Amino acid sequence: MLMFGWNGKFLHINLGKEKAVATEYEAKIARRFLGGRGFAAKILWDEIKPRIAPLSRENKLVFAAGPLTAFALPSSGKLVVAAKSPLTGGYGDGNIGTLASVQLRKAGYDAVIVEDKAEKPVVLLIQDQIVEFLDAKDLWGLNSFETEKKLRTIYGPASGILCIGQAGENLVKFANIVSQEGRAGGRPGMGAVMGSKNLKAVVFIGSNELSAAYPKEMKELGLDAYREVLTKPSYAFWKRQGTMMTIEWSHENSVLPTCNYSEGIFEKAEAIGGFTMEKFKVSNRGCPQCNMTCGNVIKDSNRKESELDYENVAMLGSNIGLGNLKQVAALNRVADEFGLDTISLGNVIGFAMEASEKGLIKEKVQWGKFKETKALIEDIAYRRGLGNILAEGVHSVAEKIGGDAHRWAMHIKCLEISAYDCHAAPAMALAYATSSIGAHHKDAWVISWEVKTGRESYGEEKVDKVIELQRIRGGVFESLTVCRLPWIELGFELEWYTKFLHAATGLELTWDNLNWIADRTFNLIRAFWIREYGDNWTKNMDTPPARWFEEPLTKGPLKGAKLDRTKYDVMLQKYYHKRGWDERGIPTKATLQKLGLEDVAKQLQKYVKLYE
Ligand code: PTT
Ligand code: SF4
Repeated sequence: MLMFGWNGKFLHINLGKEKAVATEYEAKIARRFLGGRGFAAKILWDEIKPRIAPLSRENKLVFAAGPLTAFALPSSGKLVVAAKSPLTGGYGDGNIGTLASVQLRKAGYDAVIVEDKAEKPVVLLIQDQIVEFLDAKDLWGLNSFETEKKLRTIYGPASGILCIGQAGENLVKFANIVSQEGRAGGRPGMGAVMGSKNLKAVVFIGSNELSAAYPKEMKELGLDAYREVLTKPSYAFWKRQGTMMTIEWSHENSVLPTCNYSEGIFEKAEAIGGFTMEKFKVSNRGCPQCNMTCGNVIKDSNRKESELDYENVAMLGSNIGLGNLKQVAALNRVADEFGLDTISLGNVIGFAMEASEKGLIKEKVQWGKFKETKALIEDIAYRRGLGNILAEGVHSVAEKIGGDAHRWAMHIKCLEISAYDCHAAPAMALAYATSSIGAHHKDAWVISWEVKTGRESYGEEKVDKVIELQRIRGGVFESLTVCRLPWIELGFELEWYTKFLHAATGLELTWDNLNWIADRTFNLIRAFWIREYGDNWTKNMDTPPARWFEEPLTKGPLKGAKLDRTKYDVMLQKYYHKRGWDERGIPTKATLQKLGLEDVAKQLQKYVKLYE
């Protein structure tokens, strides 16, 4: 099959049998799902049996790229990692900027699907059509930085390496996958899935050129686009601070999660903010193919390098009451080494601090204590003592404590909420609540728009904005698969992406066409969740924790603010209506049929009573 833009091949790898089979997939799969998240959702829906245990042999781990990944285009070095999540029990994925994305595509594939479990720890080497299963006994037990360094000395600086640290090996439910000493992804436990398969690392090496439908147009567009990025007025400041500029902004607007999301301002915000970071900064790092590299590297309190982003610093800073940036950086560094998602980590530690303060756990875990927190992180990675309990994620810890603890366990669908407090942000609360993987900001980062346009409203315009962003960000960018930050942060125009797609694939797709594809993937992922949860699925799955409704902010300009439950429920029902879902939040048969997902509707009928 001749395809342009896409390679047209998936590689299935069975670790137990040590077998690899490359298959051509139908062109209509590419046209219907584009790539990345779209491919991952389709593969996981089709290939894993419903209701399997996520850490069993039966789960599959997908590495998926899109039709723009790895072309010489701005910020095109991203990769989606996906599986059924051990943290949430639903669809889980994450996005990593890594050379592995480039090498996977150059090796001739669009997705690699890893199944079953290796008998002993292995490194998977994928070099074009050759696949090797290498003994990883010398790497098992090493952290992610040490692992990658060893592999890189063998396979060279251009190889694409993904690996897990000790957290993934020990099946911590929010272990993620690490690359290039500071790129990490797969929040809902993709690292644990990798560990459950005895897979320590994957090395990708490719030697093929990608084939574009219009190579000359592609080359010229790429050059123009890279130049265009440099002309954007916010480029210079972005290079200085990247996502770190958001700390001060969040504090000023009372959305900076502080002490387990009890407040939205932090008295030491400046000390952990972008301008403080600039004073310590030693270099910029970034993903491949990018000319707006945003990874800010500083030397931490142990004089080790640590790459900072907003979420890392808010969750391991203000949310646990720590106001010293070098110490925050040290916690971030160990999280990267162990391969622990910093968002879930800061969330679950903040929860433990509050539980300790309230006398609900016997261990003394205090706000803002650096050394003790560092030791606790180590205990989580090695599953020791309290760490072993926290390693299960905040929902599970709250269940164990019982009583009222769930009211301030800050998760939605068992995924710890990322770094925006929503006491006074109903649209952002809705975005978290309806995100494809649980409470993550990836799909609809609506907060900056909401702060500009008004916090109080629960109106239709907010529902529309959340859906619009879910389509563009969670749908199109995750499937193309390229970084969304040129568009969000610099205002690099969306029209570029339809031109890129045309040059790569030859297809004339409009943004309406792309949004339609995004809706198909979004609904398929929703169906995946429903198939898993069946009749246990209710609108409560799409509702934020009680704290935001019941415990108002006590400090700052928005003192007294909290969400209104009745208005939230009305907004949620409006959202369901616009999505074509029933009052429980389940896509109706008619909606799935419109999207060409008739088979999905048929399956849901088996798992949900009174399905229409
Ligand atoms: C993402 C989530 C984020 S979102 C951050 S910081 W951010 C945290 N980063 C972690 C980290 O670092 N180390 C660690 N051990 N855990 C971490 N967990 C957190 O993971 C990241 C950038 C950023 S920085 C963002 S917003 C954008 N995300 C994109 C996305 O999701 N899709 C896309 N098409 N483009 C994106 N561009 C930006 O990429 P998850 P990265 Mg990440 C160290 O992983 O699971 O998706 O959760 O990938 O390569 O590090 O780039 O203020
Ligand atoms: Fe990676 Fe940042 Fe560049 Fe996006 S802007 S590709 S996150 S370095």
